[in-house]
Amino acid sequence: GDPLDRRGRVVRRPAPAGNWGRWGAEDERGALNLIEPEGVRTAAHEVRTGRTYSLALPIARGNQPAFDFRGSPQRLTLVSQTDAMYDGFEGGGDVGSNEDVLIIPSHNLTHMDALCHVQAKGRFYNGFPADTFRSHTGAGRCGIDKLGAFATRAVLLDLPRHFDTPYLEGGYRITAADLAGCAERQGVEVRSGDALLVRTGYLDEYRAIEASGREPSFAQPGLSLDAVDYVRAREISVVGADNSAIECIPFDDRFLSVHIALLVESGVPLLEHLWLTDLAEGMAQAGTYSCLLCVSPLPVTGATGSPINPVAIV
Ligand code: UVW
Repeated sequence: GDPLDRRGRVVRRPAPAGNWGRWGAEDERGALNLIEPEGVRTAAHEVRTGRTYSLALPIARGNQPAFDFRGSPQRLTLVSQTDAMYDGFEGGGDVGSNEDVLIIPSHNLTHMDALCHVQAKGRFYNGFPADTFRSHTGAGRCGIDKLGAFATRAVLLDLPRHFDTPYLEGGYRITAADLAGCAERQGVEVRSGDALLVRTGYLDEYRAIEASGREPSFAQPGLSLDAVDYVRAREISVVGADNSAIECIPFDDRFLSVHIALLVESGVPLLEHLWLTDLAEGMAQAGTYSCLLCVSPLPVTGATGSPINPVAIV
């Protein structure tokens, strides 16, 4: 447990770096606190063409870019229009209804990581002890329900376009200089409270490999620890990417090092498996790399993450 001070109050151990304590000892929203109402009003002015892009992959059974242990999403039919139960209702003979049950692993396909998703040295974001997470009740602290829905200005950095390649190579470590160079080339300014969307081309490569019948590689391009400095220095509220874990695989330095730096130390939630290719094309045509982004995780009490269908409006 936590050490106590002389008055019996809990003393949280200091974070190695980052945002612990910045929004108060009880805060569970982390860098989403950087999204101010004024910033949301400004973000609404980012809408130029009025075109709307869903950043979600289809939720379907079958081969998906996900770690095997997470399994495949299941859409199970609960009631079908042909079921006999309708015969008992007046007028039920020629009326029927259909209903599903959805079983979706919360870290499969397009999803948002809650701040309780990863712990390091027994601590979640803001120093909450890892034993506040229990198998039966889930997260006592920093569950996805504590993050809530948000809207903010988002900047897309299209790295394959910047490097003139269809996709970055598996294992490529994206650096702060890569992000800064790409933003400069695209002529886009990154501001405090923005969502940062990083396109690596990984999902495009995954689709091409799947279509060819080859086995996708475990290695993925993604953020390195060096790129975390870029995120922190610009006060970014949330990071999203078109890969499985935001960070490069094999991991930089140690297992989940970028998750630890962003989720645990900085309280920056992560959006993963975003489909960014259509948005990138739309933005290139519109001549802008900033937009309004709306994200709403399911408010599942104590959950470690949630499927999302983020909406970008250019
Ligand atoms: C891990 O990378 C462990 O999880 P996620 O893909 O949800 O971030």
